Amino acid sequence: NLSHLSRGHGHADDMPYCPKTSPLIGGPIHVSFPSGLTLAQVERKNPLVVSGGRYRPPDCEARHRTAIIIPHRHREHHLKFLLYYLHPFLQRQQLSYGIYVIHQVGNYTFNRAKLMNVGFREAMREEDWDCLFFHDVDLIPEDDRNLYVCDANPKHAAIAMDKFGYKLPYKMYFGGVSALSPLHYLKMNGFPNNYWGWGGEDDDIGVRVSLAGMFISRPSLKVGRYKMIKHKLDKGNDVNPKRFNMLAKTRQTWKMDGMNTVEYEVVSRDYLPLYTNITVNIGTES
Ligand code: BGN
Repeated sequence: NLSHLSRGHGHADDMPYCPKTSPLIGGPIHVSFPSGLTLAQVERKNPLVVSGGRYRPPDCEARHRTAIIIPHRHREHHLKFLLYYLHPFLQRQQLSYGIYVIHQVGNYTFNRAKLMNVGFREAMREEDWDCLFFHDVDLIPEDDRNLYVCDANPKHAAIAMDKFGYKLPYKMYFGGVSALSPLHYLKMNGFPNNYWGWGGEDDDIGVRVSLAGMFISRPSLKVGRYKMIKHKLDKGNDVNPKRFNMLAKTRQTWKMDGMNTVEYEVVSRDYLPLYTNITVNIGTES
């Protein structure tokens, strides 16, 4: 009888599945930004998180495996608060999860959507995730019932942000936080690679969802609430003046630009205590 032997992370083979609804989730979360918070404190509060920012529930087999993909550059302060809230939030949902920070190297204009494509490929290379959350670094979920699992259709999770008065700014909005299964992602050829600078890429992604024959699913306004960490305009992320023209052509371009054409070079991959950091050279606008 080998049942005493355990596989990775000290898990027994015959663990029961976690309950369909986690008994650990509550309701609204009070979000504030404690001054003086350090990453070391966040680590101490999350003793079960292992190298690379991975976690599995200790006494049941998770029903869902979710990767969080966070595009990032020069926002260490935001990242710290996000990790402070996100780790316990995901653990209360009894998910098996991993957090990936995709860091654009250099000072060339930021490209959020291309970093998401990198995150998708690099995360799927490591593990058979069944859901990917594409997550802005400055958005903190404010309700435990906002489940970080995928729906039958691509899900737009950040539907009620404080900066938009806790409602959708416009019907087709798809920005902030969205959740897609690997099949959803590949069906729409991932995200566009050529939106450099601020704006429009999220609208393009929303259009791709429908061009690929899918719908946008959303949680309720009560649950899909997020607080944005206030910040000044970033250096190296100017408003993209080409976004209107590009958006008008998504129907012609989506199959020719996306996961099937993404090119980049991983500069380093670090398994840090609270997240996997992937520093990547995504080149410049052609
Ligand atoms: C929209 C931007 C989005 C942004 C939201 C919310 C564009 C494309 C031209 C219509 N879209 O206007 O990218 O997330 O505002 O700030 O700029």
